[in-house]
Amino acid sequence: MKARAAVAWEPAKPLSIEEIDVEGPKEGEVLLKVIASGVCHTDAFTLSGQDPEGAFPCVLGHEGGCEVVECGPGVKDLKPGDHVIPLYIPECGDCEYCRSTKSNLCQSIASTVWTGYMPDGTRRFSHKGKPIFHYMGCSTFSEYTVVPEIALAKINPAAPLDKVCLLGCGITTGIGAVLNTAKVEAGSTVAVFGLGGIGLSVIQGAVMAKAARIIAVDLNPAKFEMARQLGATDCINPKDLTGSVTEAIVEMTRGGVDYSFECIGNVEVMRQALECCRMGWGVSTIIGVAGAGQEIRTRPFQLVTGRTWKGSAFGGVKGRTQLPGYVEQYLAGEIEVDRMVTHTMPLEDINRAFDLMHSGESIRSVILF
Ligand code: NAD
Ligand code: AHE
Ligand code: ZN
Ligand code: ZN
Repeated sequence: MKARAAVAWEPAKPLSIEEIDVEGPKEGEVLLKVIASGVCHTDAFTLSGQDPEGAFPCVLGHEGGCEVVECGPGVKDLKPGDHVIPLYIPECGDCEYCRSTKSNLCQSIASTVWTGYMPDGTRRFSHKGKPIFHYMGCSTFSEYTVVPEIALAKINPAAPLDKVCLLGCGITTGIGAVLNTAKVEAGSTVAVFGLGGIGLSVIQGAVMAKAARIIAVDLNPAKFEMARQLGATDCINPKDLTGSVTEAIVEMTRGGVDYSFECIGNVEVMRQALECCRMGWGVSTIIGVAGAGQEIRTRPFQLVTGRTWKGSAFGGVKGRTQLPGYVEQYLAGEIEVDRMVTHTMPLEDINRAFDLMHSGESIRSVILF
């Protein structure tokens, strides 16, 4: 079939709206109509050319709210009309990661998901006969996309897809990093570096965990109002400080925070986030994604004296079993999504969503198909 899609032909160039060809679903695959898609900083990261796994040309997008159109042979639990959220980390239920409660990193199709192919090693997208890569197994910047059933969370059809699409990455990642990865306890002090869709969702998670103090850090003071509304108790702009942000947080908390989260993708800030943690038990969780060749550094003494460095992918959430519950929590008013959608636009204006992200004007833009 034909579909309108935003194609990334090459790194660091605007997306181009094209009519592409989408092949029907094969064994275990599902054809989806994308109703809405959020734009995450990771899409911009890959488009920038800094992602060592970025393959071009591709159809980006991984925060989708979708409807099932057609099921390929062997699809067991989905039917046309079902509402689903695509998962960049699938849940096969069978691999050693799915069988473990310690990780959500299902490896059943990882080698193809992260290289731009479907699990059988082929692609479903093309333009004038030229094949186009998939992205993170989702490619939601297309009217129609094809995703394996094991990478689809079936959700309550009462949930508005133009909002809960954000649970496909940003919001779930932030909340999950607090609750599943760091496991923040009631009464804790927390520092959040970067107040985009991820950092603001970390704040939500910290409130859910009943943290006593939530220190929000961003270079853009326009982000502080929403941070406070969501539960930040203190906001710091490093530009306003004479000393380092690490020193400021250590001083404010008389020794450092119990938990910190890096939600930017900046390796220097990752170091600050670790070093503002309290000695003895402070835990710093990296969520931000850094470019090819970037490495984190600290003095080993920071770890010797009891700080822990962790990382979190999709908030440690097992998508098929746990994401439908996040949607229910949204419907019950327990998770804030609506206020994160600061802009909506048609696919034709998708490059504006990237501009708004880079200028710091948006939290999340949602593309409406
Ligand atoms: P965003 O662009 O919406 O927000 C980033 C924020 O960081 C902005 O508010 C910006 O002003 C702030 N910032 C930039 N440099 C800063 C600095 N030096 N000090 C303080 N603040 C600074 O991005 P987002 O969509 O929230 O994503 C954040 C990061 O998380 C990205 O690296 C993204 O790729 C990554 N991410 C990771 C996962 C995961 O599963 N690990 C999931 C989603 C996104
Ligand atoms: N391709 C990048 C890594 C990107 C990355 O870490 N992705 C996160 C999700 S970001 C969503 O916005 C993730 O879940 N990764 C799990 C995995 O197995 O890659 C690089 O640096 O190579
Ligand atoms: Zn994302
Ligand atoms: Zn698995």
